Amino acid sequence: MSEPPSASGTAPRQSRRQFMKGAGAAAAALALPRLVAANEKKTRKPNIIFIMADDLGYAELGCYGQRKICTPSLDRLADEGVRFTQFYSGSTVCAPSRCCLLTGKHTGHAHIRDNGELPTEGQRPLPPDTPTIGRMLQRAGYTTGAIGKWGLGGPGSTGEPNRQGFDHWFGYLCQRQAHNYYPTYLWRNGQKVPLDNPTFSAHQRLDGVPDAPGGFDRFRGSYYAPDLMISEALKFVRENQKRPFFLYYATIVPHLAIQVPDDSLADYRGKWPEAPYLGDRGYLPHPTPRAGYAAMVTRMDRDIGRLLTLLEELGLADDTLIAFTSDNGATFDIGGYDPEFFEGTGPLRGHKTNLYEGGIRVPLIARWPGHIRPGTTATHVAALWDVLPTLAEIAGVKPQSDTDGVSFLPTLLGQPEQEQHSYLYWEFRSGGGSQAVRMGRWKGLRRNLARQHNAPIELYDLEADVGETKNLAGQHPEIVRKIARIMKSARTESEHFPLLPPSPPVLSDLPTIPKDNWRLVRVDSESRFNDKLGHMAFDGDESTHWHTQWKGAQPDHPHELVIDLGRRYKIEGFRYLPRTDGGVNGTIREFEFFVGDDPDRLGRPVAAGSFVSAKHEQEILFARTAGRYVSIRSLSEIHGKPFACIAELTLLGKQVR
Ligand SMILES: [Ca+2]
Ligand SMILES: [Ca+2]
Repeated sequence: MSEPPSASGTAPRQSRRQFMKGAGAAAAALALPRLVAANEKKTRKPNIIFIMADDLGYAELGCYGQRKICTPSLDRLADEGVRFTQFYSGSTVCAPSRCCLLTGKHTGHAHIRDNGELPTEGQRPLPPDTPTIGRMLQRAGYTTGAIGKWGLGGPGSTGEPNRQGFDHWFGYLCQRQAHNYYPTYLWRNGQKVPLDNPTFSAHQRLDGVPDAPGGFDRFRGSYYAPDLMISEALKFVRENQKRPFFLYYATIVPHLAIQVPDDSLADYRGKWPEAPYLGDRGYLPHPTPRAGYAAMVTRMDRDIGRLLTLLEELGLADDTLIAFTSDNGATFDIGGYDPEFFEGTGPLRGHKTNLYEGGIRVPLIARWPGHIRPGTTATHVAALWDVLPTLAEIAGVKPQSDTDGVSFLPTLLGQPEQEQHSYLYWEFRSGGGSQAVRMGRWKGLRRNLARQHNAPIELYDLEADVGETKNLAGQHPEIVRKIARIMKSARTESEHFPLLPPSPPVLSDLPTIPKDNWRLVRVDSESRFNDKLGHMAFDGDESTHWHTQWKGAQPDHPHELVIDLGRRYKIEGFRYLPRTDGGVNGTIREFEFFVGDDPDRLGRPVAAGSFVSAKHEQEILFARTAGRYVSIRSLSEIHGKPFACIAELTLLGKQVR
């Protein structure tokens, strides 16, 4: 995919602020005198519709080179507007990207820097009174609506959309629930909207014969969430047509699971050779996953087409800036998605969950008749946190607080006076911890920070090597040093999402209890098919671990492991070592610990608390208690999943004499 040059992308940095000092309309008039003349009479601020897809890759739209999936409405939007070729998401996963959009801050400053799963419904919430795009546009006189997937706070939390600057809200508050397109309820403005869909988990395998009647049909229902969302969006536009409105439309498409109604599937059924997906790599089974995935994207495109048609019907098309992007790059080979078949990241390396270009470079299309010149391409380097200052400028307000963004309004208007970022910055603590910097043509990236706090920086020249294939770090030490300084200075530490795991704590020097005579009394669940059995939680081998069952049925917390120590001990603490392999699933968060003489009646816990996600031992001390039996009970997992695991449990204490 070549990157056509454009005036905006190559413009030198200059005093744009000075240039913009006059009225915004006057500045626009300089660029597009004929087109703007018709609008000068109008004092009304433009409506803004910001559409964000979920996990849609850089090359998954026809106008970005996709050959298999049809997206006529978005291709038309690009024909009638501008298409950015160097636009970046806020993060490589859902929640932080959304936080960057709404607050105008990158992940070195954002409050939410990773998917912070809470054990109940929802993710870690935005704090009260966060200066969001919604609040800002309310102040500018807009009616604001958010429809789709939220991910920045569950029901009753400070993060709820109605508490964060949105007059109207409809959709999934919780990202995990959005894994199922047939939910049993959604939320509208704090009210639960029940939906008569069957209840089923969004992660399961197909039991039995794939083509048995009812096999795949179990994973559908009567109410398809994206259909409800577009209806709600059309209604919102109709109801607010008389005033300036802002609609943040965060569709859940094409995030897995693959689920799509038959009328859309019919467009693709039988088009490509393919095998049924039976659910062995997460999410839900599908009989024709390639056709299913493509159909989901095309149905989303059809919905956006309906929105465009409505704008025309209401005579609002010329008064509305409509933009489309994605919250992160395409996903990888899970849930029936076929990355090699769709080539959803085009020439880019990487995918969702990492900071190579494929994880963060996404489409951005914007149409604003009379302001944005149709059929243009912009190579200006911008990111999701630039949207807030851009919309501030369009709405004629100042952002309420500092942002990391730079308005790209000049690029939209086709003006050459576009201020450039001196750099873009990302950090992501999951997957081993990584940081990335885009600086001019250069991209610096380092990975595995959890294992190596000073991990080496990889350096790529994106102008010559957009696929990040040649690490040039050795040839440009001065650029690498500069990027290393940015990786330090571009960020502040986050309380909830520390980039580096805490150093291993100093452990007490209390004596440890030998494990020679320990015996498993009972465990409520163990993963037999891959040998992660209960006794491995205390076999003295840090490389083996107990894990609860996760194939097929996945029993939920609490999980309990009861051990007979062979004789009585005075116990005053224990150490928990989660699994030491590459994974973290099953790392216990909230626990209770019991000591006693009757394995069936261990009474009240002697200790309770929570662990962090780490690969080292975590020590818990408590008042000395005598007993022959101990039990550890897992109440939740670090990512809110139903699993638990222990690589080694060590007890601190002495034999009772
Ligand atoms: Ca996403
Ligand atoms: Ca072990």
